[in-house]
Amino acid sequence: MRACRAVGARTVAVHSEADAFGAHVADADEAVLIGPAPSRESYLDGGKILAAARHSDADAIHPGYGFLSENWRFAEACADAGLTFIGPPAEAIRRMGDKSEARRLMAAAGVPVLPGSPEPVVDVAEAASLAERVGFPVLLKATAGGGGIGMAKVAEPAQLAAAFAAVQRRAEAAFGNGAVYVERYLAEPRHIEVQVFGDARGAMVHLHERECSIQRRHQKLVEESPAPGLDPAIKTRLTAAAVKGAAAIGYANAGTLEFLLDATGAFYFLEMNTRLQVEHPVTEEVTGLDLVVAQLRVAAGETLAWTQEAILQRGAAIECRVYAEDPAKNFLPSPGTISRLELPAGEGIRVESGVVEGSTVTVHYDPLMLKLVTRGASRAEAIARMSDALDRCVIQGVKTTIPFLRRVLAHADYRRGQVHTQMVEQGVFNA
Ligand code: MV4
Repeated sequence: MRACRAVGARTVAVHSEADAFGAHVADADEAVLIGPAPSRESYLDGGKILAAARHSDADAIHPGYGFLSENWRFAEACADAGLTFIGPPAEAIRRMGDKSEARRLMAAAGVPVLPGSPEPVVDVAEAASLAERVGFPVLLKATAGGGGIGMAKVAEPAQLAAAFAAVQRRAEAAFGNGAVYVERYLAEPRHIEVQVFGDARGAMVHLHERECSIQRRHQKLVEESPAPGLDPAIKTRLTAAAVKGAAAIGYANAGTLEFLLDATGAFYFLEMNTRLQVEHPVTEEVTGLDLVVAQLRVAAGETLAWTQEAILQRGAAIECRVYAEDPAKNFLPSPGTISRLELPAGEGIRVESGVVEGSTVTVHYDPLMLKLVTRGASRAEAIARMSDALDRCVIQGVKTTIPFLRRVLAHADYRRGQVHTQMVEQGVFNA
Protein backbone atom coordinates (compact mmCIF):
# COMPACT_ATOMS: atom_id res chain seq x y z
CA MET A 1 0.00 0.00 0.00
CA ARG A 2 2.85 2.39 0.83
CA ALA A 3 4.66 1.53 -2.39
CA CYS A 4 1.50 2.19 -4.38
CA ARG A 5 1.10 5.58 -2.74
CA ALA A 6 4.72 6.33 -3.63
CA VAL A 7 4.03 5.73 -7.32
CA GLY A 8 0.53 7.28 -7.27
CA ALA A 9 -1.48 4.07 -7.63
CA ARG A 10 -4.79 3.53 -5.87
CA THR A 11 -5.13 0.39 -3.73
CA VAL A 12 -7.79 -2.21 -3.06
CA ALA A 13 -7.48 -4.62 -0.11
CA VAL A 14 -9.15 -8.00 -0.29
CA HIS A 15 -10.16 -9.42 3.07
CA SER A 16 -11.98 -12.27 4.75
CA GLU A 17 -14.71 -11.86 7.35
CA ALA A 18 -12.03 -12.25 10.03
CA ASP A 19 -10.04 -9.29 8.66
CA ALA A 20 -12.72 -6.60 8.25
CA PHE A 21 -10.75 -4.46 10.73
CA GLY A 22 -7.33 -5.64 9.56
CA ALA A 23 -4.39 -3.28 9.19
CA HIS A 24 -4.18 -3.82 5.41
CA VAL A 25 -7.85 -2.90 5.05
CA ALA A 26 -7.35 0.35 6.97
CA ASP A 27 -4.33 1.12 4.80
CA ALA A 28 -6.10 0.69 1.45
CA ASP A 29 -8.19 3.17 -0.53
CA GLU A 30 -10.90 0.53 -0.97
CA ALA A 31 -11.70 -2.93 0.40
CA VAL A 32 -13.54 -5.96 -0.96
CA LEU A 33 -14.85 -8.82 1.19
CA ILE A 34 -13.93 -12.13 -0.45
CA GLY A 35 -15.31 -14.74 1.93
CA PRO A 36 -15.29 -16.36 5.37
CA ALA A 37 -12.28 -16.76 7.63
CA PRO A 38 -10.94 -20.12 6.37
CA SER A 39 -8.31 -19.22 3.75
CA ARG A 40 -9.48 -22.01 1.40
CA GLU A 41 -12.70 -20.02 0.97
CA SER A 42 -11.07 -16.56 0.78
CA TYR A 43 -7.36 -15.82 0.35
CA LEU A 44 -6.59 -19.15 -1.36
CA ASP A 45 -9.55 -18.92 -3.75
CA GLY A 46 -8.14 -17.43 -6.95
CA GLY A 47 -11.62 -17.01 -8.44
CA LYS A 48 -12.65 -14.78 -5.52
CA ILE A 49 -9.53 -12.62 -5.92
CA LEU A 50 -10.09 -12.24 -9.66
CA ALA A 51 -13.75 -11.37 -9.09
CA ALA A 52 -12.70 -8.68 -6.59
CA ALA A 53 -10.22 -7.31 -9.15
CA ARG A 54 -12.99 -7.12 -11.79
CA HIS A 55 -15.42 -5.57 -9.30
CA SER A 56 -12.95 -2.81 -8.37
CA ASP A 57 -11.63 -2.37 -11.94
CA ALA A 58 -8.07 -3.11 -10.78
CA ASP A 59 -5.16 -3.22 -13.26
CA ALA A 60 -2.81 -5.41 -11.24
CA ILE A 61 -2.60 -7.86 -8.33
CA HIS A 62 0.23 -8.04 -5.79
CA PRO A 63 0.13 -11.58 -4.40
CA GLY A 64 2.00 -10.87 -1.16
CA TYR A 65 4.18 -13.53 0.50
CA GLY A 66 1.97 -16.54 1.16
CA PHE A 67 -1.33 -17.85 -0.15
CA LEU A 68 -1.29 -17.71 -4.00
CA SER A 69 2.05 -15.91 -4.39
CA GLU A 70 3.84 -19.00 -5.76
CA ASN A 71 0.86 -20.53 -7.56
CA TRP A 72 1.66 -20.52 -11.29
CA ARG A 73 -1.94 -21.28 -12.22
CA PHE A 74 -3.06 -18.13 -10.42
CA ALA A 75 -0.35 -16.04 -12.13
CA GLU A 76 -1.52 -17.45 -15.46
CA ALA A 77 -5.19 -16.79 -14.62
CA CYS A 78 -4.32 -13.15 -13.88
CA ALA A 79 -2.69 -12.80 -17.30
CA ASP A 80 -5.65 -14.53 -18.97
CA ALA A 81 -8.00 -12.06 -17.25
CA GLY A 82 -5.94 -9.11 -18.52
CA LEU A 83 -4.52 -8.34 -15.07
CA THR A 84 -0.85 -7.72 -14.32
CA PHE A 85 0.49 -10.25 -11.82
CA ILE A 86 3.12 -8.35 -9.80
CA GLY A 87 5.72 -11.08 -9.78
CA PRO A 88 7.65 -13.37 -12.11
CA PRO A 89 6.30 -15.04 -15.26
CA ALA A 90 3.95 -17.97 -14.51
CA GLU A 91 6.38 -20.28 -16.32
CA ALA A 92 9.25 -19.37 -13.95
CA ILE A 93 7.01 -20.05 -10.93
CA ARG A 94 6.03 -23.41 -12.38
CA ARG A 95 9.59 -24.51 -13.16
CA MET A 96 10.98 -23.49 -9.76
CA GLY A 97 7.97 -25.04 -8.00
CA ASP A 98 9.23 -28.44 -9.14
CA LYS A 99 12.21 -28.71 -6.77
CA SER A 100 13.91 -31.48 -8.72
CA GLU A 101 13.59 -29.53 -11.98
CA ALA A 102 14.87 -26.39 -10.22
CA ARG A 103 17.94 -28.35 -9.07
CA ARG A 104 18.52 -29.66 -12.59
CA LEU A 105 18.11 -26.23 -14.23
CA MET A 106 20.45 -24.57 -11.74
CA ALA A 107 23.06 -27.32 -12.12
CA ALA A 108 22.85 -26.90 -15.90
CA ALA A 109 23.46 -23.15 -15.43
CA GLY A 110 26.63 -23.92 -13.45
CA VAL A 111 25.19 -23.25 -9.99
CA PRO A 112 26.55 -25.73 -7.39
CA VAL A 113 24.01 -28.27 -6.12
CA LEU A 114 24.49 -31.09 -3.59
CA PRO A 115 25.32 -34.52 -4.99
CA GLY A 116 22.07 -36.29 -5.71
CA SER A 117 19.59 -37.43 -8.32
CA PRO A 118 19.27 -35.53 -11.59
CA GLU A 119 15.61 -36.58 -11.86
CA PRO A 120 13.02 -37.87 -9.39
CA VAL A 121 13.72 -41.53 -8.60
CA VAL A 122 11.23 -44.11 -9.83
CA ASP A 123 11.44 -46.62 -6.96
CA VAL A 124 13.22 -47.67 -3.75
CA ALA A 125 15.87 -49.61 -5.70
CA GLU A 126 16.88 -46.53 -7.66
CA ALA A 127 16.86 -44.42 -4.48
CA ALA A 128 19.10 -47.02 -2.80
CA SER A 129 21.65 -47.10 -5.60
CA LEU A 130 21.76 -43.29 -5.72
CA ALA A 131 22.14 -43.10 -1.94
CA GLU A 132 25.09 -45.52 -2.11
CA ARG A 133 26.66 -43.35 -4.80
CA VAL A 134 26.31 -39.99 -2.96
CA GLY A 135 26.93 -41.55 0.47
CA PHE A 136 24.81 -41.68 3.64
CA PRO A 137 23.22 -39.80 5.27
CA VAL A 138 20.90 -38.67 2.49
CA LEU A 139 17.77 -36.57 2.43
CA LEU A 140 14.71 -37.73 0.51
CA LYS A 141 12.75 -34.75 -0.75
CA ALA A 142 9.35 -34.39 -2.39
CA THR A 143 9.80 -32.60 -5.70
CA ALA A 144 6.47 -30.81 -5.18
CA GLY A 145 7.51 -29.86 -1.62
CA GLY A 146 9.85 -27.11 -0.50
CA GLY A 147 10.22 -25.03 2.60
CA GLY A 148 10.82 -28.21 4.57
CA ILE A 149 7.55 -29.96 3.71
CA GLY A 150 8.00 -33.58 2.67
CA MET A 151 11.57 -34.47 3.61
CA ALA A 152 13.12 -37.40 5.43
CA LYS A 153 16.71 -37.91 6.56
CA VAL A 154 18.03 -41.41 5.99
CA ALA A 155 21.10 -42.33 8.02
CA GLU A 156 21.70 -45.86 6.72
CA PRO A 157 20.54 -48.24 3.99
CA ALA A 158 18.22 -50.19 6.32
CA GLN A 159 16.01 -47.09 6.82
CA LEU A 160 15.68 -46.22 3.15
CA ALA A 161 12.64 -48.25 2.06
CA ALA A 162 10.39 -47.06 4.89
CA ALA A 163 11.48 -43.43 4.52
CA PHE A 164 10.95 -43.52 0.76
CA ALA A 165 7.41 -44.87 1.19
CA ALA A 166 6.63 -42.27 3.87
CA VAL A 167 7.83 -39.26 1.84
CA GLN A 168 6.05 -40.55 -1.28
CA ARG A 169 2.79 -41.09 0.60
CA ARG A 170 2.90 -37.71 2.39
CA ALA A 171 3.77 -35.87 -0.83
CA GLU A 172 0.95 -37.61 -2.67
CA ALA A 173 -1.48 -36.61 0.11
CA ALA A 174 -0.25 -33.00 0.44
CA PHE A 175 0.47 -32.10 -3.19
CA GLY A 176 -1.14 -34.83 -5.31
CA ASN A 177 2.37 -35.59 -6.58
CA GLY A 178 4.43 -38.33 -4.94
CA ALA A 179 7.67 -37.77 -6.89
CA VAL A 180 10.79 -37.97 -4.69
CA TYR A 181 14.46 -37.11 -5.29
CA VAL A 182 17.65 -37.81 -3.35
CA GLU A 183 20.32 -35.42 -2.03
CA ARG A 184 23.34 -35.84 0.20
CA TYR A 185 22.40 -34.58 3.68
CA LEU A 186 24.37 -31.65 5.04
CA ALA A 187 24.56 -31.46 8.87
CA GLU A 188 24.32 -28.09 10.67
CA PRO A 189 24.57 -25.91 7.57
CA ARG A 190 24.03 -22.16 7.43
CA HIS A 191 21.08 -20.94 5.37
CA ILE A 192 22.12 -17.98 3.25
CA GLU A 193 19.93 -16.60 0.49
CA VAL A 194 20.55 -14.12 -2.31
CA GLN A 195 18.00 -11.51 -3.35
CA VAL A 196 17.80 -11.17 -7.13
CA PHE A 197 15.82 -8.83 -9.32
CA GLY A 198 15.23 -8.96 -13.04
CA ASP A 199 13.23 -7.14 -15.65
CA ALA A 200 11.34 -8.34 -18.72
CA ARG A 201 14.22 -7.28 -20.99
CA GLY A 202 16.68 -9.74 -19.45
CA ALA A 203 18.53 -7.50 -17.00
CA MET A 204 19.38 -9.32 -13.76
CA VAL A 205 21.05 -8.01 -10.60
CA HIS A 206 21.51 -9.20 -7.01
CA LEU A 207 20.89 -7.18 -3.86
CA HIS A 208 23.40 -9.10 -1.76
CA GLU A 209 22.66 -11.86 0.73
CA ARG A 210 20.65 -12.54 3.86
CA GLU A 211 21.57 -14.89 6.69
CA CYS A 212 18.43 -16.81 7.76
CA SER A 213 19.76 -19.69 9.87
CA ILE A 214 17.92 -18.77 13.07
CA GLN A 215 14.68 -20.63 12.46
CA ARG A 216 12.52 -23.26 14.10
CA ARG A 217 10.81 -25.95 12.07
CA HIS A 218 11.24 -23.89 8.88
CA GLN A 219 9.72 -20.81 10.50
CA LYS A 220 12.31 -18.03 10.39
CA LEU A 221 12.82 -16.04 13.58
CA VAL A 222 15.80 -13.76 12.89
CA GLU A 223 17.25 -12.66 9.54
CA GLU A 224 20.07 -10.27 8.74
CA SER A 225 22.18 -8.73 6.05
CA PRO A 226 25.11 -9.01 5.54
CA ALA A 227 25.63 -12.67 6.55
CA PRO A 228 28.07 -12.29 9.47
CA GLY A 229 31.63 -13.37 8.82
CA LEU A 230 30.97 -14.50 5.25
CA ASP A 231 34.30 -14.66 3.41
CA PRO A 232 34.26 -11.92 0.70
CA ALA A 233 35.54 -14.34 -1.96
CA ILE A 234 32.73 -16.82 -1.15
CA LYS A 235 30.19 -14.02 -1.13
CA THR A 236 31.30 -12.92 -4.59
CA ARG A 237 30.94 -16.47 -5.96
CA LEU A 238 27.60 -16.92 -4.20
CA THR A 239 25.99 -13.76 -5.61
CA ALA A 240 27.44 -14.41 -9.07
CA ALA A 241 25.97 -17.95 -9.02
CA ALA A 242 22.56 -16.57 -8.01
CA VAL A 243 22.52 -14.02 -10.84
CA LYS A 244 23.66 -16.63 -13.35
CA GLY A 245 20.99 -19.10 -12.21
CA ALA A 246 18.16 -16.55 -12.26
CA ALA A 247 19.20 -15.19 -15.66
CA ALA A 248 19.40 -18.72 -17.09
CA ILE A 249 15.69 -19.33 -16.45
CA GLY A 250 14.54 -15.98 -17.83
CA TYR A 251 13.47 -14.82 -14.40
CA ALA A 252 11.91 -11.38 -13.87
CA ASN A 253 10.84 -9.33 -10.84
CA ALA A 254 11.91 -10.14 -7.25
CA GLY A 255 13.21 -13.60 -6.40
CA THR A 256 15.44 -15.36 -3.90
CA LEU A 257 17.84 -18.25 -4.33
CA GLU A 258 18.35 -20.24 -1.15
CA PHE A 259 21.71 -21.85 -0.46
CA LEU A 260 23.19 -24.05 2.22
CA LEU A 261 26.72 -23.16 3.29
CA ASP A 262 28.85 -25.79 5.02
CA ALA A 263 31.70 -25.32 7.50
CA THR A 264 34.30 -25.51 4.71
CA GLY A 265 32.73 -22.55 2.91
CA ALA A 266 31.20 -24.65 0.12
CA PHE A 267 27.69 -23.57 -0.90
CA TYR A 268 24.88 -25.41 -2.64
CA PHE A 269 21.65 -24.25 -4.28
CA LEU A 270 18.60 -25.49 -2.39
CA GLU A 271 15.53 -23.92 -3.95
CA MET A 272 14.27 -20.66 -5.39
CA ASN A 273 11.49 -18.58 -3.87
CA THR A 274 9.63 -16.93 -6.73
CA ARG A 275 8.11 -14.14 -4.65
CA LEU A 276 9.03 -11.20 -2.47
CA GLN A 277 9.95 -12.60 0.96
CA VAL A 278 8.87 -11.63 4.45
CA GLU A 279 12.49 -10.72 5.28
CA HIS A 280 12.99 -8.32 2.35
CA PRO A 281 13.19 -5.27 4.68
CA VAL A 282 16.73 -6.16 5.81
CA THR A 283 17.81 -5.96 2.18
CA GLU A 284 16.01 -2.64 1.80
CA GLU A 285 17.77 -1.30 4.88
CA VAL A 286 21.30 -2.16 3.74
CA THR A 287 20.78 -1.17 0.10
CA GLY A 288 18.51 1.85 0.64
CA LEU A 289 16.25 0.55 -2.16
CA ASP A 290 12.49 -0.03 -2.09
CA LEU A 291 11.88 -3.54 -3.40
CA VAL A 292 8.10 -3.21 -3.65
CA VAL A 293 8.29 0.02 -5.66
CA ALA A 294 10.73 -1.80 -7.96
CA GLN A 295 8.27 -4.71 -8.25
CA LEU A 296 5.52 -2.31 -9.33
CA ARG A 297 7.76 -0.61 -11.89
CA VAL A 298 9.09 -3.82 -13.43
CA ALA A 299 5.59 -5.35 -13.52
CA ALA A 300 4.41 -2.23 -15.37
CA GLY A 301 6.99 -2.98 -18.06
CA GLU A 302 9.71 -0.54 -17.03
CA THR A 303 13.32 -1.60 -17.34
CA LEU A 304 15.32 -2.04 -14.15
CA ALA A 305 16.67 1.32 -13.01
CA TRP A 306 19.58 -0.24 -11.10
CA THR A 307 23.07 -1.16 -12.22
CA GLN A 308 24.92 -3.83 -10.22
CA GLU A 309 27.82 -1.53 -9.30
CA ALA A 310 25.44 1.00 -7.74
CA ILE A 311 23.76 -1.54 -5.42
CA LEU A 312 25.81 -1.24 -2.26
CA GLN A 313 25.44 -3.13 1.01
CA ARG A 314 25.99 -0.50 3.69
CA GLY A 315 26.05 -1.17 7.42
CA ALA A 316 23.98 -4.02 8.83
CA ALA A 317 20.29 -4.76 9.35
CA ILE A 318 18.44 -7.37 11.44
CA GLU A 319 14.83 -8.49 11.43
CA CYS A 320 13.11 -10.20 14.36
CA ARG A 321 9.77 -11.83 13.72
CA VAL A 322 7.24 -11.45 16.51
CA TYR A 323 4.72 -14.28 16.42
CA ALA A 324 1.69 -14.82 18.65
CA GLU A 325 3.22 -18.03 19.99
CA ASP A 326 4.32 -19.13 23.45
CA PRO A 327 8.03 -20.03 23.43
CA ALA A 328 7.62 -21.50 26.94
CA LYS A 329 5.09 -24.00 25.52
CA ASN A 330 7.03 -25.23 22.52
CA PHE A 331 5.87 -22.27 20.41
CA LEU A 332 2.21 -23.17 20.80
CA PRO A 333 0.06 -20.66 18.86
CA SER A 334 -1.45 -18.06 21.19
CA PRO A 335 -4.52 -16.59 19.51
CA GLY A 336 -6.44 -13.78 21.20
CA THR A 337 -7.10 -10.08 21.23
CA ILE A 338 -4.20 -7.67 21.63
CA SER A 339 -5.32 -5.63 24.63
CA ARG A 340 -2.26 -3.41 24.76
CA LEU A 341 0.33 -2.64 22.08
CA GLU A 342 3.30 -0.30 22.43
CA LEU A 343 5.94 -0.45 19.76
CA PRO A 344 9.37 1.15 19.66
CA ALA A 345 10.35 3.92 17.25
CA GLY A 346 13.43 5.99 16.63
CA GLU A 347 16.73 6.17 14.79
CA GLY A 348 17.55 2.90 13.02
CA ILE A 349 14.27 1.19 14.02
CA ARG A 350 11.61 0.15 11.51
CA VAL A 351 8.42 -1.60 12.56
CA GLU A 352 6.31 -3.55 10.04
CA SER A 353 3.12 -4.47 11.83
CA GLY A 354 -0.04 -6.16 10.63
CA VAL A 355 -1.80 -5.52 13.93
CA VAL A 356 -2.98 -2.61 16.10
CA GLU A 357 -4.27 -2.43 19.67
CA GLY A 358 -7.61 -4.29 19.65
CA SER A 359 -6.63 -6.62 16.77
CA THR A 360 -7.51 -10.28 17.13
CA VAL A 361 -5.01 -12.95 16.16
CA THR A 362 -7.10 -15.86 14.87
CA VAL A 363 -6.27 -19.52 14.46
CA HIS A 364 -7.08 -19.22 10.76
CA TYR A 365 -3.82 -17.60 9.60
CA ASP A 366 -0.09 -17.58 10.23
CA PRO A 367 0.49 -16.08 13.71
CA LEU A 368 3.12 -13.54 12.54
CA MET A 369 2.02 -10.21 14.04
CA LEU A 370 4.85 -7.88 13.26
CA LYS A 371 8.50 -7.53 12.33
CA LEU A 372 11.06 -5.41 14.11
CA VAL A 373 13.85 -4.24 11.83
CA THR A 374 16.92 -2.39 13.02
CA ARG A 375 19.95 -1.11 11.17
CA GLY A 376 23.28 0.24 12.23
CA ALA A 377 26.63 1.27 10.84
CA SER A 378 27.89 -2.08 12.14
CA ARG A 379 26.29 -5.41 13.12
CA ALA A 380 27.03 -4.61 16.78
CA GLU A 381 25.06 -1.38 16.48
CA ALA A 382 22.11 -3.15 14.78
CA ILE A 383 22.14 -5.78 17.58
CA ALA A 384 22.23 -3.12 20.30
CA ARG A 385 19.28 -1.32 18.70
CA MET A 386 17.36 -4.60 18.35
CA SER A 387 17.93 -5.55 21.99
CA ASP A 388 16.65 -2.14 23.02
CA ALA A 389 13.69 -2.35 20.60
CA LEU A 390 12.70 -5.79 21.96
CA ASP A 391 12.88 -4.44 25.53
CA ARG A 392 10.57 -1.56 24.64
CA CYS A 393 7.82 -3.68 23.04
CA VAL A 394 4.71 -4.06 25.17
CA ILE A 395 2.25 -6.65 23.85
CA GLN A 396 -0.56 -7.86 26.10
CA GLY A 397 -3.40 -10.30 25.44
CA VAL A 398 -1.34 -12.88 23.53
CA LYS A 399 1.96 -14.64 24.27
CA THR A 400 4.77 -13.68 21.91
CA THR A 401 8.18 -14.87 20.73
CA ILE A 402 9.83 -11.74 22.20
CA PRO A 403 11.33 -13.48 25.29
CA PHE A 404 12.94 -16.05 22.99
CA LEU A 405 14.22 -13.40 20.57
CA ARG A 406 15.82 -11.59 23.52
CA ARG A 407 17.74 -14.76 24.40
CA VAL A 408 18.91 -15.22 20.81
CA LEU A 409 20.19 -11.64 20.62
CA ALA A 410 21.97 -12.03 23.98
CA HIS A 411 23.63 -15.37 23.13
CA ALA A 412 27.41 -15.41 22.72
CA ASP A 413 27.30 -17.61 19.60
CA TYR A 414 24.79 -15.30 17.93
CA ARG A 415 26.83 -12.25 18.87
CA ARG A 416 29.92 -13.84 17.31
CA GLY A 417 27.92 -14.63 14.18
CA GLN A 418 28.35 -18.37 14.81
CA VAL A 419 24.98 -19.61 13.61
CA HIS A 420 23.53 -22.67 11.87
CA THR A 421 20.09 -23.99 11.00
CA GLN A 422 19.82 -26.55 13.82
CA MET A 423 20.52 -24.23 16.79
CA VAL A 424 16.93 -23.59 17.84
CA GLU A 425 15.91 -27.26 17.67
CA GLN A 426 19.09 -28.21 19.58
CA GLY A 427 17.95 -25.98 22.44
CA VAL A 428 20.94 -23.62 22.23
CA PHE A 429 18.74 -20.64 23.15
CA ASN A 430 16.63 -22.30 25.86
CA ALA A 431 16.51 -20.54 29.21
C1 MV4 B 1 18.63 -29.84 3.15
C2 MV4 B 1 19.29 -29.88 4.40
C3 MV4 B 1 20.43 -30.64 4.48
N1 MV4 B 1 20.88 -31.34 3.39
N2 MV4 B 1 19.12 -30.53 2.12
C4 MV4 B 1 14.84 -27.39 4.64
C5 MV4 B 1 13.87 -26.59 3.88
C6 MV4 B 1 14.11 -26.85 2.44
N3 MV4 B 1 14.28 -25.59 1.80
C7 MV4 B 1 15.33 -27.68 2.39
N4 MV4 B 1 15.81 -27.84 3.73
C8 MV4 B 1 16.96 -28.46 4.01
N5 MV4 B 1 17.50 -29.15 2.98
C9 MV4 B 1 20.21 -31.25 2.25
N6 MV4 B 1 20.64 -31.96 1.20
C10 MV4 B 1 18.76 -29.16 5.46
C11 MV4 B 1 17.59 -28.46 5.28
C12 MV4 B 1 17.14 -27.73 6.44
C13 MV4 B 1 17.10 -26.34 6.46
C14 MV4 B 1 17.43 -25.56 5.37
C15 MV4 B 1 17.37 -24.18 5.41
C16 MV4 B 1 16.99 -23.56 6.58
C17 MV4 B 1 16.65 -24.30 7.65
C18 MV4 B 1 16.69 -25.68 7.63
C19 MV4 B 1 16.35 -26.42 8.75
C20 MV4 B 1 16.38 -27.79 8.71
C21 MV4 B 1 16.77 -28.45 7.54
